Amino acid sequence: DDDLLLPYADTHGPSHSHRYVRDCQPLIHGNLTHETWPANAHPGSPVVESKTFVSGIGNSSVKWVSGHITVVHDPLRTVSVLEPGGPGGCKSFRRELVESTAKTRKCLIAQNGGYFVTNDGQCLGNIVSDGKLVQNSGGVQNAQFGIRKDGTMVFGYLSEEEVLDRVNPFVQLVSGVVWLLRSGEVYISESLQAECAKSQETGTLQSFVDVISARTAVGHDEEGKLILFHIDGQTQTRGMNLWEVAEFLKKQGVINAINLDGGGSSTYVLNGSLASFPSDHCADPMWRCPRAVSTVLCVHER
Ligand code: M6P
Repeated sequence: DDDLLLPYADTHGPSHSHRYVRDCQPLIHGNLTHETWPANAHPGSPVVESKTFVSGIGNSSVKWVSGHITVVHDPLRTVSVLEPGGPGGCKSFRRELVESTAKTRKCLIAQNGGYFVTNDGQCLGNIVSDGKLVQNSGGVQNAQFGIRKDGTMVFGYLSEEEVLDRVNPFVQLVSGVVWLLRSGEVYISESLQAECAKSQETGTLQSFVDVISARTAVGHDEEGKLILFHIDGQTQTRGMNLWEVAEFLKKQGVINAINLDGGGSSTYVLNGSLASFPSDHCADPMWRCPRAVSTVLCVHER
């Protein structure tokens, strides 16, 4: 296992396939690196707060990026990971517009969530939706976000054993790619060493991190509020790379965060209607169309 310690093994041609096999190898047992935080629960506070931004990013040549920050005040009771189109969607490799999936759970706010295989719709990673284990990745290593039964939020890496824990089980769980912030610090270099590259289709993990695109992410702040992040963009043309996303979230007081699906999948739905500018073209390329995606992060009433 000495190759585990080789820095940036994926930037050197011949070692890439070696690294790739290792990182996508399942980790079944034991405690893997993750961070936990108690979810905020203020019964009197509003369920959710949606904030829109148009921000200048970068120093020498400023670019303008637009998106949303969603602050969730009681994540245990108001956040659900949803399968595409509702329960059973992953089993049938379904893909659905976020707007449609959001209707099945009356989401106040919804955005796309986990990764999927774009040519057949297979949901990727670990998925627990409203207390039901939908699928277990078998220990493949990618950044996870989950909420346990007692309200503990979990960000980071999990073995299969931890995903299946029955003492304090996950009630929501979704897999991303790249742990952006760990305990308030950027954790991207470490993610590049640790994660399975196969869970995203942009290219090498390094190029996936470095390219500007539309992005989504999920994290938490000091008070245990859940923070959803969305920006518009277009791969290689507009948006943010993951270094910029991590810095942006850090400035917003986010402590732990993982990156979720982006690019043409990046979608924000507010009160049932599309509130983002998707990058995919419609049949008539004059217009842009939201992509039918896999899982959704939904914020609903208590
Ligand atoms: C698909 C189509 C294209 C899109 C491309 C890249 O091939 O939907 O329209 O440009 O995916 O999408 P992404 O930015 O999500 O990688």
